[in-house]
Amino acid sequence: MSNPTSFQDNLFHHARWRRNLGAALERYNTWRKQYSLDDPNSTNTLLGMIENLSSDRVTLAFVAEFSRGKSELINALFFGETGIRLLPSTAGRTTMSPTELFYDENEGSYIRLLAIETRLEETPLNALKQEPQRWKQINFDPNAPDQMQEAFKELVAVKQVTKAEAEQLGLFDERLAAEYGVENSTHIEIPRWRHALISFPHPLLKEGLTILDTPGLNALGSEPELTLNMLPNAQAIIFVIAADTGVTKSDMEMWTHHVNKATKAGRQGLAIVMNKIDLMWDDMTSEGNYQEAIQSQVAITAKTLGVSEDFIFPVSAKQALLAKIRNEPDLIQRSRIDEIEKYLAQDIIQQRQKILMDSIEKDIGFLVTESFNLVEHNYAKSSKQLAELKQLDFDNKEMIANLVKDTQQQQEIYLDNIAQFKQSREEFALQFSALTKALSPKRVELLIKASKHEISKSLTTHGMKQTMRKLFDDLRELLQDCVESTQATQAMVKKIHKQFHDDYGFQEIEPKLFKIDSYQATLEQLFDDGEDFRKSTRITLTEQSLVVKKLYDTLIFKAYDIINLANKDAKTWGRNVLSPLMHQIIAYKKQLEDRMVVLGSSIESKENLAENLGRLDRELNLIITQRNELNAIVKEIEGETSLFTKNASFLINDISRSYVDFL
Ligand SMILES: Nc1nc2c(ncn2[C@@H]2O[C@H](COP(=O)(O)OP(=O)(O)OP(=O)(O)O)[C@@H](O)[C@H]2O)c(=O)[nH]1
Ligand SMILES: [Mg+2]
Repeated sequence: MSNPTSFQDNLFHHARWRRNLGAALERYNTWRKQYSLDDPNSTNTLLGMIENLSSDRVTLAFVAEFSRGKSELINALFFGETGIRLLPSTAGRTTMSPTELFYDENEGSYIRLLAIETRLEETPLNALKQEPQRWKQINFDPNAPDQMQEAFKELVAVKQVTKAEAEQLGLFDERLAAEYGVENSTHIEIPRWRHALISFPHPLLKEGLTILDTPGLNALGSEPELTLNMLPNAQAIIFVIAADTGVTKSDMEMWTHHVNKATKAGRQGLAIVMNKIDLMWDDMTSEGNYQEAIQSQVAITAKTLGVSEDFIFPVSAKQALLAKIRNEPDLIQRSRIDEIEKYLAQDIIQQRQKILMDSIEKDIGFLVTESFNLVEHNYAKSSKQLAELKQLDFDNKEMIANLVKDTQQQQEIYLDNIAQFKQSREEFALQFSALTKALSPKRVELLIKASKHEISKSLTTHGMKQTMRKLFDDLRELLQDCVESTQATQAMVKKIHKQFHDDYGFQEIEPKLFKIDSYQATLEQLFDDGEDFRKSTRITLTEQSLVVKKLYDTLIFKAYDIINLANKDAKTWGRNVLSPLMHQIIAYKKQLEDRMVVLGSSIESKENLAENLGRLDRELNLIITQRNELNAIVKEIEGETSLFTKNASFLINDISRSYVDFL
């Protein structure tokens, strides 16, 4: 049995970190509710974030030409303790379908297999994953490795079909066939399954690890959904080459088209595993020579791929698996498996945490700032008013009567302004609905429908490309249309804020702005990725081939998702943007009412006056408690970082002190 690896330890640590963070966000949500500082939309945003944290997964995708040892490496890295070679790994082409390993706590242990013929359908793979009845399911006992190994044999299942059938499925190409020496056979061997999902209760999978094993032979080129959806969503790509061959021509093609592009943009982590170093053990006379040979192979590989040597990990997956099964620490060390384990544990998991923290800052940061501002503002105003009230000479009836009159007038002005605010809010709602209409799914659907029709009529790849370009231009224009209404909506929000700042000394809140350009950039990136795929795939793309069709379907679905997300984000923004101001208005209204109550009670009796002042004192104390609780919760959310408080001048170290000072 293998020792717990540092990857394992770090993944457990990461899971605990996620749970604690989620719990801190829960406490923040409760705090907002408890002090009536919540609103339905912010609550939704918070609950969504809590849900994301609890369901977050770290996905590692293994990508390489066939027979480089991807499956063996997965076995060695994660499943050594099962005591067997779990994923099939044999000479030549082995893994036939992309395989996802994870743990599904609702359904237990199973392998689900999707028939290859579903490639002919338009339904995206992601949608099919939601329909278990469409998959062949084999259940197994996770405590019976032999049974699991037997079930996993399905991953290498193939079937014989005619050339025409293979072609129809987009799995046959004359040029490729010639390259692999099968052009003369009447029947072609194709994978039986299009995709495999494996759920079993391994501790790492239970803690949120997902592993994606891909088949080497042109799977990326024939399944656009895998290339354009699943790979970009992985936390890191692990690219495998073999030490004895170095970077071959086909390794290089795969690297250029599928790995380098994605990881270069910094969107994903990367590790390059130089596998099979054991093949160099025999050839070398001494240990020193052998280490030198590996080092020089690493240097050449780094140069060929244009990356730093730090990303390259020489490993023997086969020996590592063997060593783990037999529990041989010396061999584990010689296999150098721990270097890659350490890298995945530290860099990749840390990077994941950073991504999660960034999204918390983006989505929750403004809520936290708003909460701090509100409490701070409320405290400043309430304590000032209470200090003033305490210093009044309540025996001076005439002055008190004048103050009552003043306050009544302020209340009237306030009510007028509220009426105006309501009107502005209605205008805002109108502007805002123009914005969301511009982004409406209906408009997008119409554009997409027209474009699909055009694509189906196009007789040349060039024609299809033009149609696709037009669709993306139309979608971009649709987003551009929104820029104007976004600007108008924002100007209105700023005007409303300014008015309350000028008239009542409300704290100037810089409203959070909604920006459309990032969606435009994502859309453009998608188009480029699609074009790259089209140019790179090794299957000749005849005008109406299945792969082209699938490529366009994938692009269209993704584009639709981008616009939908823009629509959803705009809605969330519009519904939330005025709430900090509303909360301030409510607080201001209460201050005027407090003042009236105190002044009124001073006319009635000294006892009433004392009681009301006492109540305001207690309420002020409550604001202090509220503030201290918020501070504590935010510190929990921040953890080691100072995400929210780094630029926060509003953090008072000892709020109760300043309160005591003026009493
Ligand atoms: N000598 C040696 N052989 C290895 C090592 N790792 C894997 N192999 C062998 O290489 C062959 C291919 O390994 P796989 O794990 O099936 O490779 P793969 O990249 O998953 O290949 P596909 O599934 O076809 O894409 C098998 O015969 C393995 O035993 C290693 O570290 N050293
Ligand atoms: Mg494999």
